[in-house]
Amino acid sequence: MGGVEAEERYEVNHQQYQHGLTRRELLRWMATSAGVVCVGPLSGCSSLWERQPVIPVEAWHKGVCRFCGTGCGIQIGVRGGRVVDVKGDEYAHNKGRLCIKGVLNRDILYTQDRALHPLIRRDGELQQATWDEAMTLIARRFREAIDRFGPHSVAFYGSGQLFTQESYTANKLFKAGIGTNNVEGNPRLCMASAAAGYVSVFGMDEPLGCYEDIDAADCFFVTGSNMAECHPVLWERILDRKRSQPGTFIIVVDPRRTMTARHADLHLDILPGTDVALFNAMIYEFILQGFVDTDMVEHYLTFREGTRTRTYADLRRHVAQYTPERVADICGVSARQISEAAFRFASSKATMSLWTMGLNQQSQGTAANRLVMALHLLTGQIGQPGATPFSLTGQPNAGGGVRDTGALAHALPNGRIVTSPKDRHEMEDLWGVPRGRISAKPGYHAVALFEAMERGDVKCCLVMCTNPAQSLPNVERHRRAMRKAFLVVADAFHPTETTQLADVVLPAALWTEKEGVFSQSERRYHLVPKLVDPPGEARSDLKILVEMADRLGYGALISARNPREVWEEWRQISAHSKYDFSGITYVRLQKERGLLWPCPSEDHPGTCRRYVPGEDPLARGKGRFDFYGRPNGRVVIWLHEQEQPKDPTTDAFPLVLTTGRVLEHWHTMTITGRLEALTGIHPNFLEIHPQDAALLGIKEGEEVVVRSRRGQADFIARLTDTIRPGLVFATFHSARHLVNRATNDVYDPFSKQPEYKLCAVLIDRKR
Ligand SMILES: Nc1nc2c(c(=O)[nH]1)N[C@H]1C(S)=C(S)[C@@H](COP(=O)(O)OP(=O)(O)OC[C@H]3O[C@@H](n4cnc5c(=O)[nH]c(N)nc54)[C@H](O)[C@@H]3O)O[C@H]1N2
Ligand SMILES: Nc1nc2c(c(=O)[nH]1)N[C@H]1C(S)=C(S)[C@@H](COP(=O)(O)OP(=O)(O)OC[C@H]3O[C@@H](n4cnc5c(=O)[nH]c(N)nc54)[C@H](O)[C@@H]3O)O[C@H]1N2
Ligand code: SF4
Ligand SMILES: [Mo]
Repeated sequence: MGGVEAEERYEVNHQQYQHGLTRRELLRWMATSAGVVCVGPLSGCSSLWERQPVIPVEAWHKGVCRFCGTGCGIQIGVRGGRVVDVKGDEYAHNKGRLCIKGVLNRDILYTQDRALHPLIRRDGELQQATWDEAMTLIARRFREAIDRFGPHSVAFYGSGQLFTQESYTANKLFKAGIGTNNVEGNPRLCMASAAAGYVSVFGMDEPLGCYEDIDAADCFFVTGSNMAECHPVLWERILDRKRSQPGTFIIVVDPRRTMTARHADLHLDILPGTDVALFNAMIYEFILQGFVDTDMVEHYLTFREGTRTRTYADLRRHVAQYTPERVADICGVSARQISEAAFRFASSKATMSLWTMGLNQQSQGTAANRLVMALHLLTGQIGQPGATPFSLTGQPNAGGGVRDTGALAHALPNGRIVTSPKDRHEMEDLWGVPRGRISAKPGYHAVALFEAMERGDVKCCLVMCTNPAQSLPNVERHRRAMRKAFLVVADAFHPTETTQLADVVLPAALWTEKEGVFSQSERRYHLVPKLVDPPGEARSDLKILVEMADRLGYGALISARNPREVWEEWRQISAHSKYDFSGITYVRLQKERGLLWPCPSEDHPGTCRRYVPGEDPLARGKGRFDFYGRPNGRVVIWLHEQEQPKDPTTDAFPLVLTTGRVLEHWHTMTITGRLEALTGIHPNFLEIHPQDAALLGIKEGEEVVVRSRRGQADFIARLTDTIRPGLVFATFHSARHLVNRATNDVYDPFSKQPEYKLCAVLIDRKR
């Protein structure tokens, strides 16, 4: 049975379960009873949980939510070898709150379709096999490819949902063992533009501020982020701030009137992909209204355009053409709204920007990131409580697990890059491998990796904890590539869209069936303990990687073999960098509710605000800042032009499609799609403005087909004026209503992150 059929089966079950409730009815039902553990836009939805019979708990253990990059602390109740209850951890940053996904953490372990045994494809069918058979086959195929076609013929495609120990080990095995930089993963689809933004502006990755900044900010600039659905507990903290300080001003920039935008004091519903113009116009207004911080310009900033050095005077000339009046036409909002956004941003005591995929998933994603950082740097809205640019990390461990460990094709640990001989040599020495072992050639970034599989250049790929056959853009093309390669997929569930294409499926242990470290948006490293045994023959991803290393002959290199050993190795490596968290010992992780790096010694409490002398242990001097990631201590303001859309609308494709998420479901729904509690919530809809629907003769609830230059998918029309005319929206949650058949795999030239947030489409009634 395939993923799509599985979805159909659940839908049937679900109808019975939810007594036919619509989503709105379900939300209302959940909202009617008060509760404290569960918040979000559906405040009080804990009733859903509390109404279920809860088995008495033997022991509570502290842990972290499995889902988003908010990284809520939770208490996990265990009895008789099973997780029987969860509740928000009152002593963690979320103060006991959880959103609906957090509340459902218990249930994810005990749904149908857990992958229980290794499977090997024989005569075209996936058949049960032993671990020994599966690992023997994998080792043979990888070894043959490496010996015949060289190390670059194999690859690892991982995930921001793996534990740090797992991503670190995979990275070390492939880069320092096998000798290829073909180590990629879904963070490329997610946080690459933010990482490229931070590195090119500050010289180092990861946000500067922390969640406490929310409690001190007077203005929130939420752009390209639907926090109310995607980071609900953090969003609730913003609403707390607004409740306690009613003057707090919330600006939301989003082409849709999302649950987040409904709370905004100012909502700019810009046309997708026009953020660069908007930010340039805000800079224009800062200059005009006299909000530029001259001390910043004199002492801490430098200016650049492409490879050329620029000056502040050049910036003024550059933005002169981005008048609010002109940009109003580009963005489809009013000039007054733009001026007000700039005024509120710059004049508030402390402004905090928060952003996610609305900026990152654009072909100008890096430019948009650089500019939102520039808004803060030019106005001096930085480094004070509440004043900071702050990208929200999507997955529970895209930051610590993948960005910090350098488990991407161009990267090495702690900000090093494979093209730098110095960086390679440092890592070769730290890893104890001969000079020259780490390849100087960057590996394939995500889209290029699947293209290389299509060409036959990459012969074998280990996919771990991600479902690319659903989540990649222009996905049919990349599915063909996956069919061609020898594909090994480690997943906790089967079937998924990707396990169905696999030659070998490895059953993986899930959250709390294995131990490891996650890191959330504010650079907090925290531990998820192993509390129960995995079902069937499932194993942790770390164990799979260690065994693969042994079988390929790299057992001596991968000498750290359990979560604690790997962590101890990794934290000590960090001491040789400016991403120093060597003070976060395993014992501290076990005791404390996470720690924020930098944390260079065992008695250091962790750092809230980076680059600020007196707060950041690595910052020196007495100035306002020490931007120690940059050689001259000056950070970079980048000059960027707004570009034309890469997939323009025409008469044949007159509408723009944008894609995203809903509160209750997680990504490709391999987990949340199997939860009984969510069976009434089908993300099968296409949001379309009533005006467009009328022109096309489409009615509410009718089946429609979305066609792009690449492919098509079916949806159910949902008419709503929360979306702009000319724009339609679908989620990528459903394998059956697979929007990624239509999305575009064009990517940002710097970050290589694909442009999921806009492509041209035609909508038809389904005939
Ligand atoms: N419930 C839930 N929460 C999640 C996840 C999930 O699957 N489900 N996934 C997690 C992950 S990995 C991630 S990356 C985050 C994503 O979190 P978000 O980025 O908040 O979520 P999205 O829905 O992908 O996109 C956010 C918004 O961007 C807007 N947008 C589209 N185009 C543009 C544009 O050109 N400019 C601007 N300014 N906005 C635009 C969309 O209308 C959408 O409302 O969520 C995390 N949290
Ligand atoms: N159209 C469109 N597409 C998008 C996006 C978008 O906004 N629009 N967003 C992109 C973004 S930001 C992201 S992050 C990606 C997410 O895309 P994916 O990573 O492909 O989505 P997930 O459903 O999170 O896949 C995780 C897989 O790991 C499995 N799993 C869970 N826990 C474990 C474990 O511990 N070990 C192992 N081995 N397996 C496990 C799950 O069953 C699931 O199959 O999607 C991208 N795709
Ligand atoms: S906000 Fe994110 S981390 Fe917190 S409970 Fe919800 S899904 Fe989990
Ligand atoms: Mo993501």
